Amino acid sequence: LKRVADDVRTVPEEKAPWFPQQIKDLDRCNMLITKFDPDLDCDHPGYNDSEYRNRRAAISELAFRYKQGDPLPTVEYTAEEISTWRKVYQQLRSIYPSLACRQFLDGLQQLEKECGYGEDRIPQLRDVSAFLKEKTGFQLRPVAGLLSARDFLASLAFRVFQCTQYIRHSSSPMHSPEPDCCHELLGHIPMLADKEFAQFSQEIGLASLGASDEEIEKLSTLYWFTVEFGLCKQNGEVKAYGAGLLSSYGELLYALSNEPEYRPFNPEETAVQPYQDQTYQSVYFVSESFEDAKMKLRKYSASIKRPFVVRYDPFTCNVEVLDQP
Ligand code: NLE
Ligand code: FE2
Repeated sequence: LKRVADDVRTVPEEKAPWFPQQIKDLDRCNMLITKFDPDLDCDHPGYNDSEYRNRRAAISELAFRYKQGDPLPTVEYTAEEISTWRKVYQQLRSIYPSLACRQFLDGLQQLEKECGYGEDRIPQLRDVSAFLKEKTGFQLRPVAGLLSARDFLASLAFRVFQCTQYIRHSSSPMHSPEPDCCHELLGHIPMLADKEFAQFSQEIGLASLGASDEEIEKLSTLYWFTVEFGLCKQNGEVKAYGAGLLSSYGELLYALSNEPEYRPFNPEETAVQPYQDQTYQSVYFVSESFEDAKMKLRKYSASIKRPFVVRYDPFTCNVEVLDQP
């Protein structure tokens, strides 16, 4: 015979994984995924270029040393790095007007006017962070490479966007499988200058806090097919809003040609769609509008079950954890 107390003890405790509750806790959200590391991945275009690898290591060091609240490190880019940036900027800039969504074009125009964006210099995270802070309250934090989905999403809950600061290898300016400063500065930053997009990004972050591994996997797949590779209809035409497309000349053209498969965006289906991150996507999800993608993703995020609710306090920048009513 078992006593009631034993039964009670065998009930599995509902325990959520640790998550940051103060912006300072982001110093602990630094789990890197090393699969694209130029020191380890023999397919990386910089694998046989020791100068490139040393440069990457030096810039990574700035991110490893960074603590929340420190001034953002600045990098003095070399002539070769600036020339890579120039190629990327010129090529992409010429096709944005016809292929990028309106919100992106608005953001980029403001960055060109107010934040020194242009082909002649690589913008510094410090300046861009100050710009965003005024527009939408987002701020940047340097990161050494690809972060785990859990840590990356958690930072969004605090309106912190983790940015790499190195640049892609000069031999492949038109596409990179890993994030680099072209991807962050051209793909993500213009969208983060949009108030609604910023709000929506923070909501994904809040939904991820303390979520199960399975939910994180789904949420990061949704993030992949929307924030990174999303397409939307605008005035009857398909446009790009995903950062992975807007930072890759090669893939932006490909995604908006008639080669790839298009499917309507629907979070339940999209969340379980397998994907790869080595080369161009074979399927893209198209939303009826940019607003529609936002609303659907927001609804999905809100449906994630957790034994508690989280609330962001904008005065203290803390996340409050409350018992589920
Ligand atoms: N494919 C993108 C680019 O070339 O900029 C980077 C994607 C990072 C997820
Ligand atoms: Fe990205």
